[in-house]
Amino acid sequence: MSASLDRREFLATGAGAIGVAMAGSGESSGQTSRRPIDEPRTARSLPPLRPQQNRFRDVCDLSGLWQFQMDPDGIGESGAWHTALPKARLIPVPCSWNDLFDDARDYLGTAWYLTDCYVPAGWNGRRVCLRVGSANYRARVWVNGTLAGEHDGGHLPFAFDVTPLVKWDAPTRIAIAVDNLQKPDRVPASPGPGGGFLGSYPSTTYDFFPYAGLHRQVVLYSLPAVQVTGVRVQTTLDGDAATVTVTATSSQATGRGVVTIGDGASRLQAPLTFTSGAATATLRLPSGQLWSPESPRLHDVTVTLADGTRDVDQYTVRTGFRTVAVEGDRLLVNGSPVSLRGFGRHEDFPLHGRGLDLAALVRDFELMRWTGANSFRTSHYPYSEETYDLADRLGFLIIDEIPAVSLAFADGEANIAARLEQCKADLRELVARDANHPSVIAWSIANEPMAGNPMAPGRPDPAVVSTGTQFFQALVTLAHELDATRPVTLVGIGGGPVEWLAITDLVCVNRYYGWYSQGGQLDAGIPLLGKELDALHDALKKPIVVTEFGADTVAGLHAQPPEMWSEEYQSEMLTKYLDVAAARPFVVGMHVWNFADFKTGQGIIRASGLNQKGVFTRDRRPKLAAHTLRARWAQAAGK
Ligand code: GCB
Repeated sequence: MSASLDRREFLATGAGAIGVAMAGSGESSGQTSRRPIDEPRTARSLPPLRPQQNRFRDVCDLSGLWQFQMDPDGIGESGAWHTALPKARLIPVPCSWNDLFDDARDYLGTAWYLTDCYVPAGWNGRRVCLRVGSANYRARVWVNGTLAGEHDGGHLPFAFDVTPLVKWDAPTRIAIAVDNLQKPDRVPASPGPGGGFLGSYPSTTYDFFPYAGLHRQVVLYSLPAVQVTGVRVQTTLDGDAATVTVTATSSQATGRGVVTIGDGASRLQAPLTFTSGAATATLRLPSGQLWSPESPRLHDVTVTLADGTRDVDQYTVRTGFRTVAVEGDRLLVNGSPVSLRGFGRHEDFPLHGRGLDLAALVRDFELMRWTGANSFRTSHYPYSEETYDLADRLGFLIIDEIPAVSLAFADGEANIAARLEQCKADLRELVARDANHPSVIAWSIANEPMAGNPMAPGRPDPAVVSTGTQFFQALVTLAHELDATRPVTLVGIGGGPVEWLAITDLVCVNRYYGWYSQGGQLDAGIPLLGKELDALHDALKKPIVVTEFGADTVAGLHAQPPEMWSEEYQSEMLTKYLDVAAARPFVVGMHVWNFADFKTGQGIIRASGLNQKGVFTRDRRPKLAAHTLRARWAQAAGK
């Protein structure tokens, strides 16, 4: 597809001057990291249900100031830093470490977190678990000096049963070693010998800052002896009528329970009979109860376990009932075609970095609504659980992505196999965490995987394409097994193999005609976009979402006629892309890159260490393009 060589053409213009992002054979280059905590990969179990408070369960949030110490020489474990840190500073949890301390900004390695807390006395006799919402990238967790467990992968929660490890008559000491070293068997992988994303520092295979730390809450929570261990809610439509199937799992093989939807007079209820630890109930929903972007109705689905005479546990999922499907050229929600208007985003804000910032999150939703957007992609990793809660409530549609950004296939079978295992683990954990969110309408298994060096002329090596096809087929198959109710997608780079797009249900592509190629010449670039989309549609016969398009824009820079980097150029480019899409009914979504400017490594194409393709600045002030989108999308949003 010659029309799609935008990124390659751009890279070719800088041949020799810039490195290329390739998952690498070697160690990270030019970074301040040293020895990671390097233990063998351990088997992981599925994440348990998100903790909640009710009459059987309790949660104790450990957010606050923790002790913190970086460990560039890898001496923490032999020095028993899990019992005491020799030279600790205080750090907030949740937060990235990078923007807080000058010597921590570019640090890629192990850092130790330590806190003391009393486990609530009333929990004595119950199961006590420790949950980490997100530790980027690898975490090892000690409780009162004993290793409780470890986890790989930066953006998904994990938990350990720590009942035997906690103290009841003294504070319990929790230590977490977080290691953000870049390695070839991690996802995303370390850069190869050629360097990282366009030569940026710190060197990464991707175009965003390698923020690290405990990015979401760490909590202790209590569970009753017999518990609900999983709840999955699925909806099917039969004309106007909806059927809701609730599958619950229990820690006990047999037993009884009940599932209720809603409360008061309109409450629906069905019995649950557990065999082999699982039970299913089917409930008919009265009309008018479905969730949709226009009418995001939420319901509480509560599973209660009983031991014959009394209730022993309860778990409530707040969810919405809707269907999603790809049919022919259309993306359907509740059987009606939807058109995605929105953004690729990042979890990124000054000082907090990638750390949970609920104020920024609420504001981002407010601003997305202001533009008339109805959707976004969690580029390029799973976001905080609160993001999905807000999306459910406000009627946003989400393409939910695992952290498989810039995968490559040139560094040997062992690394590729290790990355596939990590992607599978991420996918399992993502689906387990997010499957009950009505806002999630698709699983994305990768962003811009590469079939070779984008600077090399000619088509990618067929053997590499075939390795990638097998890799992604394995992920598509797994995603379908884990969740048969949502389409699976992969987000393709310009010039990437069509074979990889062909194995997905929904075609997603990132395109930058008029920026990385045909820069300054929108009239030359835009027709190529239309031509390529038509060719892709002819070849694949599937709906297409353009998941990225945009131009770096310096807020306050103006030019007439529009010039690259000016607000006018960005505004005109977005308008023209939206026009191309509007003329093609098979284009079912347009996601502008990016919602807001975001931090990157330092490099020659990222002035002030920012990707400036945001339609809002990093502190969320609108550029001209934000007003342009609002004018364009407000009508569709019914404003
Ligand atoms: C892309 C990547 C995204 C980059 C963007 C850009 O295709 O998916 O991570 O930030 O291009 O601005 O170059």
